[in-house]
Order: sequence, then structure tokens, then C-alpha cells
Amino acid sequence: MTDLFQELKKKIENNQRISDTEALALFESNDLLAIGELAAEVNHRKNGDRVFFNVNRHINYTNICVNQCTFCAFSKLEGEVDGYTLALGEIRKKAEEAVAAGATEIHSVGGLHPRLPFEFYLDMIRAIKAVSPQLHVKAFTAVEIDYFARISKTTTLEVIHALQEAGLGSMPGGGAEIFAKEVRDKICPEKISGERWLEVIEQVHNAGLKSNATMLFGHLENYADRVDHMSRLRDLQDCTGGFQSFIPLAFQPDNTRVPGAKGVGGVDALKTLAISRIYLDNFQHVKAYWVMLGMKIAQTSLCFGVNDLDGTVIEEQIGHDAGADSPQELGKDRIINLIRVAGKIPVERDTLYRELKVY
Ligand code: V47
Ligand code: SF4
Repeated sequence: MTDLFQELKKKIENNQRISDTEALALFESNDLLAIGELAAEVNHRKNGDRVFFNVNRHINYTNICVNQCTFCAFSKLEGEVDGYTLALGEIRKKAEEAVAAGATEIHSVGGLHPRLPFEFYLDMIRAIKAVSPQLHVKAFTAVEIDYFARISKTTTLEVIHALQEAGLGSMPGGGAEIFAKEVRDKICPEKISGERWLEVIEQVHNAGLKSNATMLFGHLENYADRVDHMSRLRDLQDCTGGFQSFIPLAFQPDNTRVPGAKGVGGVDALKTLAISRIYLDNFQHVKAYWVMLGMKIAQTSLCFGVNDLDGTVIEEQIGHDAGADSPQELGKDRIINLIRVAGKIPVERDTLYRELKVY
């Protein structure tokens, strides 16, 4: 065992956090199994053998977006043939189907629409909650919150409070991409800055809402950019404690405009998930989003420090528009089986990680 791994093993045994330099050294190491072993140890100390999943449904309410991020194959400009916006009745119907399928959560995000008023988003939450008050609405990213404040000429704090009053339960972790400005300028020049994303999420947490955090990797960023991204998240989590899970999103290159991007291989995906588990000592959960990773890597990641397999999802669009070859949805039985075969205990959770059933 090299000095690096011996040193890190000691740190983990003593519950000490690893430095940015050490995280970078792990990214530069080719010893995937040693990295995985450390991550599995960190996860075991936090979560034992339990692996979470939930029964949820995604609703992407519109793909029309004023931003044109080069990594996004989902967004369309207004007037383009494949552009769509769901009517409130359609959203309600999808929520009804979700409840009938046993879902406890609706995960809803969309493009930045040029003409929908802020009232639409409040009505959308109210329409979902009217289907079942127990249904948890996890919706909107910091990018959308910032946009809603701009279109309604108010503050992000006002927007957050209005959404909470309408029934928003928590927020997903999208829109973070990679915080480093030089990369962000190339992959999403019109999007809010990394600093602004963090500022909005800090307000969200201070308002009492939990959120997740994502990192889009495998495009133009380098290892140092990944460490920088996780470092800023770790710092914010020290202040607010409002992040529930960290979700590395493997970039899907089809139909996108990122020059030279080839997509993410299994080694890089497992390494990134494992290093995030080791580095983010103040995050309780690391989630493998099977839509972007593929089923096989998502399952394997359960031996590399991951303790959450996301959900049943149903009708995912963002990853599939960019070539993800995973299924559109995963049945609960299939998720349970994937977890069991990895030697772990499947636990169905709600959005706030309360245990609903151990299988
Ligand atoms: O913000 C867009 C990413 C995100 C591509 O919080 C792409 O529980 C890969 O945030 N290849 C939306 N990724 C998805 C998201 C998410 C998913 C699952 C669970 C949670 C959660 C959050 O998808 C966007 C962007 O970062 N994305 N295009 C692409 N071509
Ligand atoms: Fe719009 Fe989001 Fe796609 Fe960027 S990632 S173009 S903000 S939908």
C-alpha cells in the first residue's frame, strides 16, 4: 500500500477529513480498487449495509429554455418543432398516475421559459399537492429560482417563500454543473455563476428547505475543477447542513455541442463516485443516478461507497435526449433485486430519507 492510501486510511479511522491535495492525488491514482475500498469503509461507517431508493416520478414541465447550455440536448427555443410545455391538467394527470403507482415524490424541473409567469409554477405545485397532500414536491433548481426572481422582479428569498407556501417540499441538486468559471463559460455561458448557485442554495437551506447537490463531469473539466466543485459544496454544507445527497452526473454527449467530449467510462464514473464519498465527509448520502450511469455501473457503485440508487424515475427526458441508453423507468422489484445482489439491504425511503420499508 502506498503512503497516500496508508495516510488516508488513518484519517478515515480517526474521522478526519481529507484535503484538496489528497483528493486530487486520488483522482490521479490508477488504483481504483484501493480508492473503492476507502470509499466503502467511509460509507459503511455512515450507513452500514443499507442502500436507499424511493418511488418517484419525474415531470419535466417544459423543454423551452432561454439558455442554450452546450451540454444540454433537452432544451429547445420557443417555436422549434420539438418544443413543449405541459398544461396544468397534464401535470395533474402525471401526478395522479404517480400516486397510483405508489410514488411518494414528484421530481420536477424544466427549462427557463420566456413567457410563463411565476404564478404558473405556484399553480403547478398546488395542482400536484391537490392530487395528494402527502406527495412530496421536490422541484426547481437554483437556476430556476434565480430566473423566477428576475421575471417577477422580486428577490430570490420572496420566491423561495412563495414556493414553500404553495407546497414545495425540497429541491433537487441540478444546475450546479461545474463551478469553475473558465469551464462554466464554455459549457453554459448564460447560466448563473457557480457563486450565485451557492448563494441561492444557502438561502434555500436557511429558509428550512433541504436540497441535493450535483456535479456534471466528463466534459471539459479537469480533476482540479472537480475537487474545487466539491470543496465549495463541503464549505457550504459546513455552514448550513442543508444538503441531503451528492449526485455526480455522468455527461451524456449525444446531440450536444461540447467539442471533443466522449462520454464517461466505467472507471472514471466509479472513481468519481468513490472519491466524492471519501471527500464529502459532511454529506450523509452519495447517490448513483442510474439514468446517466447505466444500470451496471450504478449497481457496481454500491461496492464503491454509494448508498442511494435514486428512484423509479418514470419518463426521464434530460439524459435520454442526450443519448442515455438506460431504461425510461425502473420497477421497484428491479431496484430491490439490484441492491440485494450487491449484498446490501434495500430500504425504501421518502424524500427526506425517512425509512418507509426495509426489504
Ligand atoms: O442540471 C443536462 C444535467 C441535470 C446533461 O437532486 C446532463 O435528486 C448529463 O439534477 N448529460 C438535471 N447530465 C438532473 C438532476 C438530478 C437528477 C436526478 C436526481 C437529482 C436529485 C437531480 O442534468 C441538469 C444538468 O446538470 N444534464 N444535460 C447531459 N447531456
Ligand atoms: Fe436550459 Fe437547463 Fe438545458 Fe441549460 S441545462 S439549456 S438551463 S434546460
